[in-house]
Amino acid sequence: MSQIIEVKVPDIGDFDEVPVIELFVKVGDTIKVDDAIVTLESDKATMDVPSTVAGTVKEVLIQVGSKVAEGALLIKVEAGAAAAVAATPAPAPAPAPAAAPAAPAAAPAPAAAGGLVEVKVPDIGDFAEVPVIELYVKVGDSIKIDDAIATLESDKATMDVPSTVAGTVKEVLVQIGAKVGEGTVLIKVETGAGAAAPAAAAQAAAPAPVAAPVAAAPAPAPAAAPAALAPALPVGGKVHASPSVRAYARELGVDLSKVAASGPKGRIVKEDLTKYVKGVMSGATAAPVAAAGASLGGGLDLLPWPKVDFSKFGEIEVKPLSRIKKISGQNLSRNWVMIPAVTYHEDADITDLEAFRVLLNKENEKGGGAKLTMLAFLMKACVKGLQKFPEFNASLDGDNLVLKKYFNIGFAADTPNGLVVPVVKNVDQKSVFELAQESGELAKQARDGKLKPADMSGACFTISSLGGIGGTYFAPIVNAPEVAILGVNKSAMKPVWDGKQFVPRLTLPLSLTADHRVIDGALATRFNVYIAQLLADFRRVAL
Ligand code: CAO
Repeated sequence: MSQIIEVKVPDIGDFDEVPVIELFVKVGDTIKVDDAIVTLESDKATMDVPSTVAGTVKEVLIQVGSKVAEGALLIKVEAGAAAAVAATPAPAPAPAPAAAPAAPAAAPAPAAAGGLVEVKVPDIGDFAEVPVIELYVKVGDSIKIDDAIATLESDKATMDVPSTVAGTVKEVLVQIGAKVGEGTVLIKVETGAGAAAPAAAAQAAAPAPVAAPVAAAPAPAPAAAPAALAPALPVGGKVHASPSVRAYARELGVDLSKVAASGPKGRIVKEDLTKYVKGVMSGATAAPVAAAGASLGGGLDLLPWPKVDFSKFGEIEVKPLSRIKKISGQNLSRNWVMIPAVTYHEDADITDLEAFRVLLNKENEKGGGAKLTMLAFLMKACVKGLQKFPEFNASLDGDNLVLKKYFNIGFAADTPNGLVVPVVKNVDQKSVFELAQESGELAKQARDGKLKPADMSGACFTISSLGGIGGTYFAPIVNAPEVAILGVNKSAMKPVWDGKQFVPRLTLPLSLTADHRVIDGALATRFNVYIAQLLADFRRVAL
């Protein structure tokens, strides 16, 4: 006959509220005696709680983030006839008497004169020969009380041994792989004048690591109901890492399940974490983000970039990206991902403006002046728009909006090497002729690769004009830290209803993308409508 058996948290020492940091089972799983059910983590140790029964998991009563104590009910298991035998409380080693402050086995033993203090392995429970799997100090290091010296690993727990003194490491008496037990001297530390009397503080501050909880205690009622806290880590594959590595990962916001382990038995060591973070920073590794739904972090859970051997499918040629493309690509990616941008479209009737521009250019031809471009008119109109709607002439700085009182306009210029954005300064103080001339010169310098950094900095707002090429509408990417960008495509004759009839009007498609954190849709549309009004009757710019 099968029976339902409860598996509870055994004696874990003097810890009342220990969080569950990993959960290895789910309803329906078949488990064996000694299979890890959860990992608990105290300040100084991570502990696997093994199952005391074999059978099928029927209920899981905790989740990642739950805080538990001795006696807390973890799972209910349906034990088969054969397996039920194993469900009796395991006879195995006595529950580890967590040394905690009450048993300060790690108390510093002044072993040598002149302030040289030995730091020993404290009471780690019934474990005689525990290997050192990580060592954090070397001769010459300055250490503080509670700094981790080494990580020890038993069958079921990893434990950091904290220093009980502050000072300079003079001798390291163990190495990785050494087997140690209670009382083994790990290091000798020369304590300074200020750190020479560590004992009292150290005894209080250095609870010995909790040894592995072994067999579940005979079943009293659950001591602690599982608290439903937000999951902190995804449920799933087991991650092997010492408490200090886990703490370091938490500090960096790294999900350890994504880190490749190089330590013994698949253990993640500090170097693995460092390597992973370096990989992410350099772009070689996908960002450290948790799976959607498994984390409240709201990460993107990006997959690594697909690696495809294209030559398998046909002939290829590999051409490195230009420097400009690489730099602009990084900026565009950041802006695309980080700005909640919305694009708003509007049509401007530029029939009269275009006629005016053509007329002026004809007059100009005779005098040999600069060609008036639509871009120059657009710049002037945009400055008027920025003056009327100051939020467009702004940048976000944390929770502040920086409103600019100057009016510099950038314009996207297509060059053989990629996209650059030269900036015309103080557009409000320049005539349309001056703007046409200056933007023309800057565009030429851009194509010749002669722009200086100053020519490309200080923009308040950008215009991206594809009008000379074509297109109807598009969605330009905001050029951070600006908050909006105006895209322009090719003007075309369109039938427009004037109230009585359709009339042909030259229509310019406008595409305004705005950062929604600063500019709401209503404001964006007002801006667009205003620009269209100015272009429809350019006399308004003078008002
Ligand atoms: N509608 C119709 N025709 C237009 C137009 C518009 N909106 N804008 C310009 N034109 C026409 C002009 O009338 C001119 O025609 P003519 O040669 O017959 O006189 C021709 O296009 C060239 O115009 P222009 O000399 O005024 O130059 P421009 O404003 O088109 O371009 C510049 C200047 C620097 C904006 C352009 O060279 C450029 O690089 N554009 C691309 C910008 C870009 O890549 N944006 C995308 C960024 S996001 O990837």
